[in-house]
This record gives sequence, structure tokens and C-alpha cells, in this order.
Amino acid sequence: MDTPRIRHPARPDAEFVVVANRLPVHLESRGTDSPRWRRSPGGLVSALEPILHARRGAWVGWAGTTESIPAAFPDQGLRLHPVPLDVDEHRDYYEGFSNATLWPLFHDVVAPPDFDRAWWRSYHRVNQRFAEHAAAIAGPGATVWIQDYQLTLVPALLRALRPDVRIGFFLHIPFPPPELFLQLPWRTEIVEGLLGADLVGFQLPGDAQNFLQLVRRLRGGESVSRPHGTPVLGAVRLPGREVRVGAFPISVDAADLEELARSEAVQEQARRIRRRLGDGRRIMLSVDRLDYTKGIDQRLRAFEEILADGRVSARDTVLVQIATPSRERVEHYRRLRTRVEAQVGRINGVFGQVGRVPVHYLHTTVDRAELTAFYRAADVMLVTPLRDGMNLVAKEFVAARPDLDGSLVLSEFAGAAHELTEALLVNPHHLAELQDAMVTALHLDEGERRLRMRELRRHVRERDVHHWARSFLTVLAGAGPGSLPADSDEAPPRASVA
Ligand code: ADQ
Repeated sequence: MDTPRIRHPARPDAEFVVVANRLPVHLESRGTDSPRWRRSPGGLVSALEPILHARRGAWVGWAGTTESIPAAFPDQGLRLHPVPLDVDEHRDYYEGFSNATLWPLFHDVVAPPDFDRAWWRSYHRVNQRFAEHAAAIAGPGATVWIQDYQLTLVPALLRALRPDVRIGFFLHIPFPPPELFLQLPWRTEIVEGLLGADLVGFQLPGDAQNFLQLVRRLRGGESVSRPHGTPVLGAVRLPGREVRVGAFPISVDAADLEELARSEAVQEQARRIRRRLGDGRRIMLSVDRLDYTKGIDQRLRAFEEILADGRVSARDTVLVQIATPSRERVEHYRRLRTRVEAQVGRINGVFGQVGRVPVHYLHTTVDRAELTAFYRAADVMLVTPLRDGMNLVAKEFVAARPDLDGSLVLSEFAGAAHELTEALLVNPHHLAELQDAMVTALHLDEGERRLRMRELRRHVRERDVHHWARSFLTVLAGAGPGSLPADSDEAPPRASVA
């Protein structure tokens, strides 16, 4: 990773192209050394890497800096194509339209979205640039897989440039009910943007149904048919082609995480964490990006109240909240941080003693081995978002517990709850229910913990991130150019029932 290689010039010969807001690398500074490019860890990269290698793949994305990119760029054999963003675009396309308009709107308006025409123009312009980069490197008939809400216009923009390529789009966050989505002044443009794809994938069947309902509202009921079984839940018929719509719940690299969790180094680190937090104390753990959708302040409030009621005691219970800094220049995020830090200060001030505080709050990113050690050290994992497309933390925790111990408290509003039904499921808006679940989780007997964890693990191992990528790409391979049913023609679609 540390040996930079020369970036590939754009050549239109990639058979498989991933287009994502970010490239799978980031600049890391260490002390006084000049910053170095490092591979960003994550399930998406590990799932796609073998496919990229096998199919002469390339990855198009932003390198995470508005500075100019050095000519020498690390690629580890992946062809990385950076899309430049300037400071204004980063503010308007990324922080603005992506993260202060679409993000809150798609998360059930947990925070009010801002609608700003300048942000929209920037979003459109940057999406056009991503489409041009993808068009410049995709070989004839290539497969292009576009990721997430920052790039909803790319499918149609790319199709206009390259009608020969097969286009997939996957949304990592929830897709809202039509009543909410229709608030968006640019709703038609976004839907038409997505319909440029041959396959539009969502995390859950409910997300896919929301999208299909929306298309019926905007384009008429006769445009939607239901030609396939799950994971394809419907198709939108357009002149000369159809767009398949389905649900593909994402997951983690379970085998890889399990191997790390079994390593002696991680087990030793987990023992060290337990010792340092106070041997004999039960550990509740939360790991989130510091985001208002993750329910961090509600969770702290629930914990504060059960301390106050005496249902748990700071003597024998500790909550570790690891929060990755996130979107720090967006107003809602700044306010959340202030709120969370005030809560932590108050709880520790009221219930702590010298050398023994009830909440350990780490506002930082931790490396994979350390994160896995925290998962192994925890008695109770609290994953209580108000809304979440999937939530990989819940699945990572399960994958990291080959010892079959540990309890998972999981929000009903995380996509993961649809699969991880043996977790203690809660409504995080219901404070008393959340508190009961915390107390129950702390007291589950060993037999029940093992029983639940065994089932959770079976699921996460069977449906890992490789399964996710395979199932999406298999459906995509059957969609696109030449895949229309035999009875179709260029004429307007006939009425059909979804
Ligand atoms: P996120 O909202 O970022 O992802 P999540 O699925 O939980 O949410 O993924 C977060 C990732 O960051 C996890 O892999 C986790 O380990 C890591 N992480 C979090 N805090 C960390 C810390 N302090 N240090 C190191 N690593 C940390 C979006 C959607 C989700 C969807 C994913 C994938 O919002 O709903 O599950 O994409 O599709």
C-alpha cells in the first residue's frame, strides 16, 4: 500500500466499473511524515476486489481531498480513477445536496432537509462528471455498478453517453415512502436518473416497494410490472427496455472478521479492554458514525435514566460509546456533537467517581483490530438507530463472536432487524422499551445468549457481503441490453398489476 504506483490513464477497456462517491483509499497523516495514501477498510471493498481483479475492473470515485491529486497514486493493482471536486463542489454537492437534503429526506425526515437550488445545480454537475469518467473507461458492453445516494443521476447521464453498457445502481440508505420523497423539488429528475439503470437495488423489499409505488405515482400504474420473484420485486417498463427493481441486503465479510476475532492478538486486546474498564463490570458497547440517525442521544438518555432509577449501577456497568467523527461542517452534525458531549459530561458528573465513570466516550475512528477487540469485550451491543438502511455494526458484532457470547439490542428501524430477528428488537423512540431491553440484555442467562447468538451467526455467515455482491451482479447480468421479455416491443407498455 505504501508504494505508490502511477495512475492509469483513462482507457475505454474496463469490463467492470464501480462508481462510488469515494475511492477505496484515503490520505493518512502520521506525526511529521507527509501524508500517505492508504487503503480504506470495509466490506464493500473486500467484496468487490476479487471481481475487479477477475474482470479487468476499475473504480471511479473522489479521493477525499479537494487538493490536487498527486500523479503517483496507490492502486494495489486496482485501477483507481479519481474524480476531482473543488471546495465549492464539496460544500454544495457533498455536504449540501447529498448530506443536508437527500440524507435526512431518505431517513424519514429525522432532521428537516434543506432544499437549495445552488446545491442541486452542483449535484447535477458533479453527477455529470462522474458519468463522464465512467464513460471514458468502460469497455464496449461493460458492466457499471453505481453506488449510493450521492450519485442518483449517474445512471441516466451515463446511459446517454454510453447506451451499450449494462448499468446497476445500489442504494445503501433507506428509500422513503412516496409521501416524503415527493417533497423534493427535483423528485422527477432523481427518479428519471435512477431509471437510467437496468437494475436498481435497495436494502429491503420495503424500500423497493416504496420506489415502485413512487414510479406508479409519477409515471402511471401501467408502467410497473412484476415479472420476477424475489430478489426482483418489480420492473418498470420503458420504451425498448425495462428496469428491474429488487432488494439485496448488504452484509459484512463474516469469515474475515471471525478470523480476526479468533486471533490471539485481538483476544488479548479484548482482555486488556475489560481489565481497563474494571474487571467484573459489565460492558455495554455502541459504535456509530456520529450521526443523528443513529439514536446516540436517545440511547444516552435511556442509560442516564436507568442509572438514576437504580436499575443499573455505575459500579458494575459501563457504557462505551465509540463515535466516528462525521460530516463535521454540516450544521445538524455540529449540534448533535454538542448535545452528545453535554450528555456524557452530565452523566459522568452525576454518576461517576474518581477513576470510575459510567460512560467512556471516544470521538475517534479505531482500527479494525481494535474495533473487533471491543466487539469481543462487550457483554451487550447496543445498535439503536432511529432509521438505518442496514447497519453493518450489528452484523460485525455477530461475526466477531465465535465464542457465542454477548447480547445484541437492535432497533426495529435498522435494515438488519429484518434478518437478525433473534436480537432483542426495540423501538428506540420508546424510551421505556429501550431501557427494558438494556436491562434484559444485561441479565440474559448464558443458555439464552448462546442460543440467540448461534442463530444470528448462522444468518450472518450464510448471507455475507460476497453473497450480496454475487446476487446483485447475477441479476444485473440477466438485465440490460437484450433482456426484454419476448412479448415486449417499443410500443407504450400495457397495463399490468404489480
Ligand atoms: P453507515 O451509516 O456508515 O453506512 P454502518 O452500516 O453502521 O453505517 O457502517 C459503518 C461502518 O463504519 C462499519 O463498518 C463500522 O465498523 C465502521 N465504524 C463506525 N464507527 C467506527 C469507528 N469509531 N471506528 C472505526 N470504524 C467505525 C451506510 C448506511 C447503512 C448501511 C451501510 C452499508 O447508512 O445503513 O448499512 O451504508 O450499506
